[in-house]
Amino acid sequence: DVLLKSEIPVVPPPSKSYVLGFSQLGSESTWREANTSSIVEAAEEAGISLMMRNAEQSQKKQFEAIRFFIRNNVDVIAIAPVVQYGWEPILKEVKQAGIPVIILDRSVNVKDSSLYVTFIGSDFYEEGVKAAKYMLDKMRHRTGTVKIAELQGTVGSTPSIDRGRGFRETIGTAPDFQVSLSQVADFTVAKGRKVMSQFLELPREEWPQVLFSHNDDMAIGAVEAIEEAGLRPGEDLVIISIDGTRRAFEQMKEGKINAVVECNPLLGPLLMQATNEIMAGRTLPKQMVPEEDIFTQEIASDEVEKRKY
Ligand code: GZL
Repeated sequence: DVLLKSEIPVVPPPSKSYVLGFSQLGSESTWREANTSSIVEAAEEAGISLMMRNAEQSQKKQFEAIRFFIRNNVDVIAIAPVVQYGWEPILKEVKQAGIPVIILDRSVNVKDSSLYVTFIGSDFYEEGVKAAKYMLDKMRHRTGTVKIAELQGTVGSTPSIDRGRGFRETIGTAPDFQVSLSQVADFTVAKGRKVMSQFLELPREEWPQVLFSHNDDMAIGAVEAIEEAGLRPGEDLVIISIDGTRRAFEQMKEGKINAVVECNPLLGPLLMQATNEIMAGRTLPKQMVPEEDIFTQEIASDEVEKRKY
């Protein structure tokens, strides 16, 4: 009694058993696009229904999205918070609705950590430390004071606050290094270019020897401004950035960026795993940190083709 092919029952794909409401903060950078794609693909893979809203950098729109998820009685709510303050009230509303919360990518400043189940994201302070350690080593033969320009990400966001803190606290002990210029450029290529060109409109003696950028997109914008000013990025100005996007690896290959600290955006699989664990009633660690490394221009050529984002 051999089963004919037509008689073999076709197992239907898993039903979209759980509904995950995800409040994404925006689409400001290459990193963010990769983060969103990773989450959409991982939800598809996991058979989880994804209800995603893009807040375009507005915390108010994130609150509206979260209230929409509550009204739709989703199983789990995930939030990538644009800034880290002001989250207590809305998280209390979610708790009253009995919906578990996962904080993703950036973190929230709340006294009551029972307002969310787990935080899935990087250790931004450590990323700032890695950037500073690379810079101290790269500039160790320089005589005199080394002036550093800093391009800051979104004001109030965990990556910007903690990367800046990690960097400053690491160079703090070195007398010859000072962050002489520092300005917000919101993680975007356009603002990175604009702020860097303003830095280079200053008198020559105020020009920095190092650029520390809180993300690759601002560094990529700054490279264009540095070239427009007739300087050689990566030579006249040592550039250290954070994210590890393929675009930054390509600039490292051309010698225009000197080092990039990795910040992994591919958090989709971890988010779906956490969602399934919560729905299965299992407890989770309070923080889940992805693996990350630092890459220098010397090895960029070997790595660039391997970059997934
Ligand atoms: C870091 C993430 C930051 C990236 C930027 O986890 O929140 O936001 O470093 C992105 O590229 O815009």
